[in-house]
Amino acid sequence: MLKALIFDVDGTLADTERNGHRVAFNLAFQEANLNWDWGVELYGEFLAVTGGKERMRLYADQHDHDFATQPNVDERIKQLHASKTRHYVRLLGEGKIPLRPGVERILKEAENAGLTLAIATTTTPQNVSALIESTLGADAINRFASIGAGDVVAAKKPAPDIYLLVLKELGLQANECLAFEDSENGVLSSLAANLATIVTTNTYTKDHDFSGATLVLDQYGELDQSANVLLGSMDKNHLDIEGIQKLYDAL
Ligand code: XBP
Ligand code: MG
Repeated sequence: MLKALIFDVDGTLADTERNGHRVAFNLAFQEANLNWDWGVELYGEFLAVTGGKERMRLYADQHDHDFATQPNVDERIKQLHASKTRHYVRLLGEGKIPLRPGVERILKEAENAGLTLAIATTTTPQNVSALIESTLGADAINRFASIGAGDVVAAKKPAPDIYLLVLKELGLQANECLAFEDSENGVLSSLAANLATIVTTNTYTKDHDFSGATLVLDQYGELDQSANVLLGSMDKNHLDIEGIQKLYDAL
């Protein structure tokens, strides 16, 4: 029986990367007087690495030898990341990053159907709270029974660890849940945790390989805003809890 829906955050609940995380990284670089500048395209390439600290480390290794080889490089990256998180949380507080189409509705429909909601993400916990607060309201974070985020696991996505942690916290088996993702690394992670997965693509992930997913859409959509089905099938022009239940029953 379907008991819980587990959502990724970045790219799935909201399009946070291009105008959120990327901008916050660049502000942190400026603040630290680094001449690093992550343009839209370059950032897309570095999204292959999940986790902001890990992403900066790889960039430094490839583009800034002096930075990468300084003795206190770990500490510098930690400081840069703390600054990036401050900027990101502030940007979200300005309310400029909305939830993707259908997200708010699906969360509500799932709750009304008695399902548990949870989050499994690579991003820093403060980022999750800030996004949920700025889009769904001050106490909305409490609607999620388990929030697996950031450095609580040693191996970030594509490893299954964060999903396994959330399943453990929920006290549920993978076959009682569905995962919601937007990227190849995310799907590799959820599938490795044995979770059937529904994908919504975005501009950064539209060419990723989602061959193991149950359904791939370009958005959940709404009655007046049709979703395009990229893999699998769906009866309606948008995803709703009936459609989700039907997909689950057909597994
Ligand atoms: C999201 C990420 C995150 C954010 C940055 O991946 O890769 O690292 O880009 O967040 P997913 P932090 O959606 O697969 O979880 O800077 O807080 O790490
Ligand atoms: Mg994602």
